[in-house]
Amino acid sequence: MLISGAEAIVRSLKREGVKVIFGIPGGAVLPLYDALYDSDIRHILGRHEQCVAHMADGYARASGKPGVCIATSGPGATNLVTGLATAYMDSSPVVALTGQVARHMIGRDAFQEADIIGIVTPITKYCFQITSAKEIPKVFKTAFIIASTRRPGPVLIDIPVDVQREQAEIVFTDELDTKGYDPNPPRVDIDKVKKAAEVLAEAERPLILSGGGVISSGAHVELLTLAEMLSAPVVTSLMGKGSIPEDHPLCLGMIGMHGKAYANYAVVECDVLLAIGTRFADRTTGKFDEFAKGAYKIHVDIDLAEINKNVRVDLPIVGDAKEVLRLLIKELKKRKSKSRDAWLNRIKELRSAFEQGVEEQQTALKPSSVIKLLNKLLEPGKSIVTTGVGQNQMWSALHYLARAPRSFITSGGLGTMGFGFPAALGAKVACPDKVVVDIDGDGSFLMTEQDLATSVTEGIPVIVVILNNSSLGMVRQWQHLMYKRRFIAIDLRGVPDFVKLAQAYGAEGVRPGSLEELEKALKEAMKCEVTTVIDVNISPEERVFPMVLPGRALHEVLASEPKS
Ligand SMILES: Cc1ncc(C[n+]2csc(CCOP(=O)(O)OP(=O)(O)O)c2C)c(N)n1
Repeated sequence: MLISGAEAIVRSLKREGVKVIFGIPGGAVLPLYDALYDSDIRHILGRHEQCVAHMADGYARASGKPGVCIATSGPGATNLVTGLATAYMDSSPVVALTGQVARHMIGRDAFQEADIIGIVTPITKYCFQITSAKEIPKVFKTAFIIASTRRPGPVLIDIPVDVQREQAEIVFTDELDTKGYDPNPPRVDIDKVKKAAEVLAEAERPLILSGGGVISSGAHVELLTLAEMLSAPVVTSLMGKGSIPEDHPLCLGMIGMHGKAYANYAVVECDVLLAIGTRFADRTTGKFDEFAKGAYKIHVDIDLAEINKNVRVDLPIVGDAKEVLRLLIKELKKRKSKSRDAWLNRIKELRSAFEQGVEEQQTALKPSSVIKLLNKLLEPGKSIVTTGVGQNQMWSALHYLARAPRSFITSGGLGTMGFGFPAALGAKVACPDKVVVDIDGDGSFLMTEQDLATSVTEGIPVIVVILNNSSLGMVRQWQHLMYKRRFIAIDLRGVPDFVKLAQAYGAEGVRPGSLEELEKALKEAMKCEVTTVIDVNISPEERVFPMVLPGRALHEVLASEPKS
């Protein structure tokens, strides 16, 4: 039977189990939208293509399943770029569909033509341009496999409008077109695992660094088992937050530029470091050559390209985190580990020496007290926090206790302002029964706030807590610390009024004046059927500490504000 390319796309999406798509239509995707009209796939109309990409990304990070977005050719497609780069840097499985001008018009600077394949090649795991409707089933099957296997990442499929209209005899097979790509995880070298077990059992001061790869491979249970078996403390990267419950006694929290000072010192003092599913990002390691300098380093990663890229290691193990951890646990069961009492006592000492000084007055609206209140109100396993970028993100990373995997969603690699709110919408669509809170900055929220319209019209209620310092706070902090307080281009002047802005979209808006009022507002927002924007005014003088200045090593961490 003849069917159109557009119908074949919809059928292919259904074969992949796609239930929801985030998108914005335009001329070059109209045949596809017409086919969606007859399907039960839910389409969520965004207000900016950057947002639909972040929504698909938030959906993917919250659910572990690929998130799908659609944009038209030209400006629709180019508007996806930031969203795709964000997903790429954080290894998130997004499948983006773009319309393209008709095949015979490609290369003629046709209306709304952009070489989107050329543009996104460096920021996607793979991209396809379909040249005939018959290719559709195979390309879609392959795209979903590539996006979600091994190290996940975004895949773009560009579909000329005439291919969507083309009538063809289309066969739906499970055949793939992966060329040189093997979707199966690499075979683990068991001799290396045995060596790792030997070194870890003998270690006096072992430390585990857990990254986002532990979450994407679903290895959180194995991670905890291993840490408890070894009595080894665990530190995480920003992306690894939630890979171990952060209220567990062995969890020291995040390391890096704004990591906990004692967690950074644990890296400095450990004698064996087991890094799992982390790419040793510069924000995590500080100066590469100084990172865990005295330690024997074992690196488990699914992506061979990450081995010895930033930090040179002694023992690389290429493989899926869950599989390697299982093998490691098996090997360690055969061995007796050294006592770790002295090391754990040292960790206790470091913790108490650097534990964030004086507790804030309970009534003060300070970033840390706001986030600690969220720790109290949000139930583990039933809530998700997303963030903007800047101080708000680092305060969240420092103070928010992620107690379950996939419960902390942030733009780690690209540091994309504007990510938090649309990612929260995507996460809420993936997990409608969870409370989703976007902890945001005023600058970040302003970059994507128009999708309040999407949240209201599509019935996706989330809570936005704006830590509103009327400035581009993190830039201000850098100018304060590194540019002699020569403040330029950071003043947002308290505009707009976020309460009125929320109301203009049909959402709720509240401006609490105390921590008590905030608690009340949050409790009401959790019951509310529309999005609530909570505008929390904080001082622009608040700064994020600890901090390792750019280019410095972790042991140079400034635990608190330097005296000037
Ligand atoms: C899209 C984008 N543009 C610029 C930057 C550079 N940048 C990093 S943090 C920051 C300030 C963020 O301000 P705000 O969202 O208000 O958060 P705050 O730091 O005040 O919490 C800027 C401009 C960025 N990360 N992303």
